[in-house]
Amino acid sequence: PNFSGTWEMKSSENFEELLKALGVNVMLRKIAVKAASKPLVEIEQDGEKLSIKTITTVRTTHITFTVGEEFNETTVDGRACTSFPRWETNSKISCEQTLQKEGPKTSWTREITSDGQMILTMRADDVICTRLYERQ
Ligand code: R12
Repeated sequence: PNFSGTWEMKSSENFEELLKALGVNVMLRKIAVKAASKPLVEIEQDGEKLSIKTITTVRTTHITFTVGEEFNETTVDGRACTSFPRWETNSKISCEQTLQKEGPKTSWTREITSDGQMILTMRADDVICTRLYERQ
């Protein structure tokens, strides 16, 4: 499967709990939860190469990487980390993150389901946030 497309979020679980586990204070959490309830995600995939742009009113991120190669990004709360994306299955990318400073253990996965939806998970220690996306 191919991740390319413009994606809209349909549901989200545990996003605020994830931010809490990352140590984000309540004021920023409320702002982030609201903004992150209506994201737009633009993905371009060419084989092993992906470009993922995640747009919200308060924060827009753009990562580009090749599956199997380390790259630098930031965690969802903006901490610098080194990431290592790999294929967990032929439709799921699993990405371990190593924070450049001390902090919780973080990672994300992105998967295309058999019915063409995308599931994003983000983890901080034992908290997992799950977000379901559909193509626009
Ligand atoms: C912080 C500052 C900001 C945010 C946080 C801490 C906001 C982060 C947002 C993240 C959205 C993520 C999405 C992920 C996805 C949309 C809004 C948490 C701005 O210190 O679904 O791919 C300054």
